[in-house]
Amino acid sequence: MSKSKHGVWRTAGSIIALALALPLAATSAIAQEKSQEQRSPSEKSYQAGDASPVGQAEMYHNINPKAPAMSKDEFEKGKNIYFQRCAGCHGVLRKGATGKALTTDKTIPSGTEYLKVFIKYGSPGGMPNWGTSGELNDAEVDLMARYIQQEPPTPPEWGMKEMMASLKVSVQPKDRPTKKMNNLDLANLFSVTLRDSGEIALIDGKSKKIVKIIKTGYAVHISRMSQSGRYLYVIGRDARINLIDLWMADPSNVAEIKVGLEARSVETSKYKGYEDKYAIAGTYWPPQFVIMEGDSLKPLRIESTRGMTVGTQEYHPEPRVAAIVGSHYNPEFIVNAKETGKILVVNYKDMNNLKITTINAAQFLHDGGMDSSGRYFLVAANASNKIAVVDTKEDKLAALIDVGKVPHPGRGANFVHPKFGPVWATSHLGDETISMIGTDPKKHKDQAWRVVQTVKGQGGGSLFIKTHPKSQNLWVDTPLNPDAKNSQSIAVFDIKNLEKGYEVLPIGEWAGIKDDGAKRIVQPEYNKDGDEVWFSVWSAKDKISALVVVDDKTRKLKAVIKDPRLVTPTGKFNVHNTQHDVY
Ligand code: DHE
Repeated sequence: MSKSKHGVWRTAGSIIALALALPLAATSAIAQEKSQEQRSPSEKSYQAGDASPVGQAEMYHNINPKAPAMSKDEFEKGKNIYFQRCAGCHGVLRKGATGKALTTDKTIPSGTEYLKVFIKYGSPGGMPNWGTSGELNDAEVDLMARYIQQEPPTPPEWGMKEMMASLKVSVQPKDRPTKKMNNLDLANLFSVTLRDSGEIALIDGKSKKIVKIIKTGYAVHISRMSQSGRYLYVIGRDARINLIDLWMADPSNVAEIKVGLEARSVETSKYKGYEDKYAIAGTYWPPQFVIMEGDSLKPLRIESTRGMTVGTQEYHPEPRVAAIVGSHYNPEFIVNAKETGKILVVNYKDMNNLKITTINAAQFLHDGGMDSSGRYFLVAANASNKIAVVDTKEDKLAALIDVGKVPHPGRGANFVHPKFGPVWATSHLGDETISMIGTDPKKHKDQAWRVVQTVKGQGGGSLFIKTHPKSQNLWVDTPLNPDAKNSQSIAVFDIKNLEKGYEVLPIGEWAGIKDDGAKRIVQPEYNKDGDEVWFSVWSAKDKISALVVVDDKTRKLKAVIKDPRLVTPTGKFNVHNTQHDVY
């Protein structure tokens, strides 16, 4: 399996074939791992993630006398490779996440030769074949086998002092406009992630023209809106948050902060009376979240997520913060701690006496969204193959539901099923199914919190599913499917006739790009009126990418947005839909 999303995807079959040729030591190790469910190559690569920005930090390193010898230079090289290739699955401190724990109590007894075989050939349990795939040469495999027997270096903490030192308020709240100063149709503006250039593009929904490109954090990830629709928050993987004021004559950055060394999520307070008041960001490292002033990003309160896991109740030193949503029912944020499997409901009414309700869900919480009423939050515990449902009115777990293999909903899709009433749907990274879950415990009690229907899409490797209250279409992407035919197209179902199967639209072809880029079709997003769907045609940094707009009613091509400035577009966030949780 390749680390790069744009590289060649190896088949599970090739890993199994290699395993058959392994020496004895490795095959017994593989036998131990066989009990783990096999993951698809695309899924493994996706979860391995990107080069972690944590690797750039100065770290504290403890020497273990039992570990094999390593020079300082070798250690530095091993550290870089580890943070580029391994940390996403095995964790910064190697305590294990979706990959196994690689702490020295395990690696030193295994020994260098054993570890080398594992690193070189991989395993059916999910370990990529780094050596035989050509990603690491024999010398690097040897280096990594010795590196993981050293004590893991610890990246620094990032507390109030570091956050305050990074805070830049370039336009003070008092110096900002008191009303909208531009002619933009803000409700139909899109913030588009330009992942590898560390920028976002603001694009006008009607004219499809780029209004502005704004510099943001490294490997920029998502955008979220303040409740009023004025402020746009953008977070990069380097944990840098940019606050953009859309009311300015020329919408620009007004504040910026670095809330840690690595992050994925940002959100704002949505509850009545607290509109635009607070922002919150969760970090992968250090494992914590921070509540900030909404208009200045001044950090107010930092809370750690370190603690015990659900189930076996073991201490985990780095539970990364995944999705965060702002409750509409209470002055609360719903914070998902990935490795502990705990959902923290953080009441921000009294910042000095912060009340946090801990809901036990399941491990590896990742992404999710609200049901159509805005009362229930549904989140994927991805490697547990479950969806957890939180009642944000009562602050209780409403259900834990088994779905397909590795659910990955984005924020999911809400629609009224012709037979079962209101449902929320997720697609999956690990299989081709789409699970629909009943979400109306009042009028459809028998269907509530059950998978009421499962249909099959184009294949595994799906990341996002989308519809709109005004639409009868359900769109399912498959950007990580190993077959280009699937990754370069989209499947669309008719909500009134889901059994009929799906139509495939060749979005990649419609983009009219002539080069050999990957052209992965990723993340459908609606315009404000719900009559257009936007798709990213995502290729590597040095290839041409585009956005393709489809007419929702006719399912015909409406526009192609191509511009040399559109470098690796991925997520798209329509202001109105993001502001009001419409999906
Ligand atoms: Fe994401 C949402 C984490 C890779 C595009 N991604 C999320 C969320 C998390 C997350 C926790 C939910 C945030 C929230 O709602 O508060 N993403 C991760 C990873 O850890 C992972 C697997 C690996 C990594 O190293 O980052 C990862 N993500 C990707 C990509 O490769 C994607 C496809 C392209 C890109 O731009 O990086 C990608 N992630 C997205 C998008 C969303 C997202 C577009 C928001 C979807 C939405 O509709 O709200």
